[in-house]
Amino acid sequence: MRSFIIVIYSFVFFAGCKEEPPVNNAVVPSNLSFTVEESTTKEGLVTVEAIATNQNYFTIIFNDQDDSTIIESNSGVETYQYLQEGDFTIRVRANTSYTDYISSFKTINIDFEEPDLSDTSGYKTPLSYPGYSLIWQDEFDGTSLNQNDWNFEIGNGNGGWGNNELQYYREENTTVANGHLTIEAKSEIYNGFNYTSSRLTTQNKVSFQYGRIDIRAKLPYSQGMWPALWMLGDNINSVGWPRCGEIDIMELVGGNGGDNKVHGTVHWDNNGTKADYGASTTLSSGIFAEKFHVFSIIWDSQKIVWLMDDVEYNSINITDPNLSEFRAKFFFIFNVAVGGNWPGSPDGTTKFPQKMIVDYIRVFQ
Ligand SMILES: [Ca+2]
Repeated sequence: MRSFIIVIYSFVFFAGCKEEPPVNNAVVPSNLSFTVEESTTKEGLVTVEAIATNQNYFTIIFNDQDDSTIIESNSGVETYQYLQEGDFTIRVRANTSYTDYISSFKTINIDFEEPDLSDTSGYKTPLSYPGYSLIWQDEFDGTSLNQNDWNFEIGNGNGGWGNNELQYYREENTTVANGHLTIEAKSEIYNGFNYTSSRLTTQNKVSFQYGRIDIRAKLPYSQGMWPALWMLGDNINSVGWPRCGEIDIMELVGGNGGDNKVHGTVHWDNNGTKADYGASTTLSSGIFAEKFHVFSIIWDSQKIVWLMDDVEYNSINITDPNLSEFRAKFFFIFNVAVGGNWPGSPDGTTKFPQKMIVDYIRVFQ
């Protein structure tokens, strides 16, 4: 569970204007106090809540690097988003007029806390299930990606893979070691792009119709990260997307409170229109970067059921003739996108590099 550290130093001033005392005898407010609270879901988002006696309004000044944001506030409650770590001064004035006020400030420390990424514990699933046979697996036990089963997709696709994604996919961002496949999203300039990552598929090499699929993984986090473990229909090159069907076993949209939530979705063609059906599930504590979790689908000719750590959170009946896409063979895609239409771009709160670490993928039928 991430927590925030705020160190607060507090000073109170009683002031009119020190150098030039006000010539009128206006009553200056008194009893100014304020709190600064940092959001537990959005790093760097702070809320100031000020109270005073006899004020007409508050002036709240957020110092940030070389800039200040000055907000006049009747309620005394205002928010501000810090995008960098550091010590920052927040100054609050309780005003009766522009020149008559008392002032107080606090210095806060903004620290974007990193989850413990070294933890390899977490949920595990078995190597066998009653009534099923294990028909394909990759435990990532070697020292390189098995390219008999997997392909690298290179570049930024067409229009950022149709989503205005910001990364350039390279082989270099994938490693296999210590029983894990790791896809690393980096902030680095390459071929005119600001980020690099990897995208792997089993297209034309490994595909399945139906079965139970288990993928054990630890996920990246923070604003702009968009990791996905998903599938496309084998016939994509002949019928196109979304006619081929898309099964998203797991997607996560990083930052903004999304680091503890995964989505399971299908996309298909409904008489010429793209159709979607999905749901999400949220961890009761912590984020998906901290421990391994298992993302599964159980798929047969009747339905697709999505599970996270063996708990069902979404299902769709695929017997409707309009859902025939999902009664055919699909291949796998693992990728970590950076930016794009769904997550939005990385910002100053984003930590690079980011990793999606996959322990295994297993297919049972
Ligand atoms: Ca493994």
